Amino acid sequence: MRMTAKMLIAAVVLIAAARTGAAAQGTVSGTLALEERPGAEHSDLRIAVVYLEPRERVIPVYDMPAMRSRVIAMRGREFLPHVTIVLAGGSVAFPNQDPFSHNVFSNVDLGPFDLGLYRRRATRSATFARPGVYPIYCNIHSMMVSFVVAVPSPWATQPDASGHYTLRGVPPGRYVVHAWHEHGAREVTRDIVVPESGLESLDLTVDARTYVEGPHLNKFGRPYALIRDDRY
Ligand SMILES: [Cu+2]
Repeated sequence: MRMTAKMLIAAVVLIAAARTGAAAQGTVSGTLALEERPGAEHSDLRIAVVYLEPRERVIPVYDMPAMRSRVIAMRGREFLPHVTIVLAGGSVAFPNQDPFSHNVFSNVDLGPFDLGLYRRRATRSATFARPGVYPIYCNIHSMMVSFVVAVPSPWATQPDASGHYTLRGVPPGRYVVHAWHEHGAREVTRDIVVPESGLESLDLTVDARTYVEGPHLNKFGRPYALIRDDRY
């Protein structure tokens, strides 16, 4: 007998439900800190991302739809929000809410894309197939910057202003914890084992000492032309 898609989904849900009942779901928490140059202006910790990459097959199917489809608005020559978490394989819609055209592109090796130029009220979407960080820009307005962090599991979050973060419903097992902040020289990763009781005080430090604010390149890999910012 061939398994239909509906049957397959039902089976996966049943397996997930059985696992939920069988295993305790722990909470993983701690504090993310940013190591910055002495005297540097403190960065916003709330735009950091902490997520778990399972080393075993423990991904549940519940609580995922919301993470598969996100929205980043273009409003007032800004991408809102500045940082967005999406489940790898999911998509992000970019509605243009300004009375002029915007472009959306990323040149990241992970999965470059260019949604072209489009007008007010139009929406185009991009899919983020591979886990990782995608810097997103507009080819017209160089100040428009956003980051999509595509994650391989639903255990992903952003810290509060003091850096504290909490990941709930984590099944026991082996994981790699990832901590990312746009000012960090690199993503921080650490192998961890989550016991049934969960894990507390998993403190992570991202090195931002070499961060220098500077311009990025346009979609052609060249500096942005000097144009009046209100031209469009
Ligand atoms: Cu723009």
